[in-house]
Amino acid sequence: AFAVSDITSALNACKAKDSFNPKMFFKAVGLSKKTPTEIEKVFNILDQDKSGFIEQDELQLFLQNFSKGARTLTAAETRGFLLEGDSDGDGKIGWEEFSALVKSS
Ligand SMILES: *[C@@H]1O[C@H](CO)[C@@H](O)[C@H](O)[C@H]1NC(C)=O
Ligand SMILES: [Ca+2]
Repeated sequence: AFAVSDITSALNACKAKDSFNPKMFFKAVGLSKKTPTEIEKVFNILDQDKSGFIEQDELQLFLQNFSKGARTLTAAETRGFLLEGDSDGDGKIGWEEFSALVKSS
């Protein structure tokens, strides 16, 4: 689990539209320092349809899995998230890509 204060400050840092940066968020929320098991738990929550990938529609709702009332990501932010995480260019983020992105944060 995450500290409420870390979630609050991570969300505050990306309150303005188009200010979201995945690496900054993972660092601020403390995910980068978690164990692989905990990172996998978060991946499984974000992968809402359990497809094994975080697709664009799931990326858009990313912030809401940290706080229900959080905003959705804009189209530009979703694209930026994919650009950073999707190393094989299939348009979605797999477990290995997610793990690599989190660890590099
Ligand atoms: C993740 O967020 C989505 C969109 O708000 C929501 O429908 C889903 O229930 C959330 N999943 C969990 C496990 O909180
Ligand atoms: Ca999915």
